[in-house]
Amino acid sequence: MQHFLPQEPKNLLSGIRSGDFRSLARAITQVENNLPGTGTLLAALQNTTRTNVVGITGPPGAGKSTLVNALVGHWLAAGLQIAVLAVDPSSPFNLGALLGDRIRLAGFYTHPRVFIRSLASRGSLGGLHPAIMQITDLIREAPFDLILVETVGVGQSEIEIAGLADCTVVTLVPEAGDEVQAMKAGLMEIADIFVINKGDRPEADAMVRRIRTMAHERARDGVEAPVFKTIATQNSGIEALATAIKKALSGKTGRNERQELLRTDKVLRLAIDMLLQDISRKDLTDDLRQAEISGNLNVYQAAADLKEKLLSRKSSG
Ligand SMILES: Nc1nc2c(ncn2[C@@H]2O[C@H](COP(=O)(O)OP(=O)(O)O)[C@@H](O)[C@H]2O)c(=O)[nH]1
Ligand SMILES: [Mg+2]
Repeated sequence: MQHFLPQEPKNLLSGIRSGDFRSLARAITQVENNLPGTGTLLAALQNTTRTNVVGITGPPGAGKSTLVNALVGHWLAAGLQIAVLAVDPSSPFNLGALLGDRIRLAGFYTHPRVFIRSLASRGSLGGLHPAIMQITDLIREAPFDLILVETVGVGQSEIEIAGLADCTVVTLVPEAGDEVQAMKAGLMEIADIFVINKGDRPEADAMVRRIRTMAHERARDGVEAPVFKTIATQNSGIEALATAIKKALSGKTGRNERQELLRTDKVLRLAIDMLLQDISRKDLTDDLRQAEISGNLNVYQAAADLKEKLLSRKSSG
């Protein structure tokens, strides 16, 4: 009896591959908390399917969850099997929003073709959970037709979501004028599709025109991101958006250069994480403080010492 031990990766993975949501949920919990066996589990992924990932990003309150809800409804009606990964900032002030997401998506909670999972962002600055890539790869192992990832578009997370998603939908609201200026650099770069949600507001059409102009100015290789107006709460504009997402996905044949570079980064970062896995930040902080007090702190020397320590640990262990 091994009720309390992590399941054999082989069993868990065959469960995931056969579409068993409980196996997938359990595996995600394991990876989310980096429980023992996580490395073995991830190393056993086959990643044979290249299930498309659609990123839905944008400022808090733009209507991303409502939009996801509407899109899921649309694709369910078309017979697809969908996974939704919602990443919410872990701030206690956002607990309401988190609960809101759960309740809003609650209609689908028991639907046999929808898998929904919320992740806390763990306060990582960019707003993404540190293991989001790994968790997405886990979901890719399951037989879904599409994976939707909802993230709050702040700071670094924009770049991360663009690396993760095959199609990035940037969601804005009509009155986000100043915000757009501020986020222009980040959000404009990564958008494959823009959505002006809350199209029931009077300024919506003006905003659509503004973003169209911006998208036109920033066109990449003559391709400019289309701009759609939606009213997510009324299911309005959803079909056109879903069609555009499908088109954007079909236009991406194989990996592009950006995705290859991001994959290289991913392997480097994972290797570094593995190497540093059991280095205590706290101990290092204490050591550095101690060195500072005794007047011989040199961060370059400290880094060189740490490297030596890691190397010797490797060869002796
Ligand atoms: N008027 C209007 N309100 C909307 C629309 N879409 C979403 N909302 C509301 O905006 C609020 C935030 O939506 P939510 O989906 O949680 O935003 P998120 O933080 O981006 O996920 C909720 O109260 C929604 O009901 C829309 O098209 N029109
Ligand atoms: Mg949300």
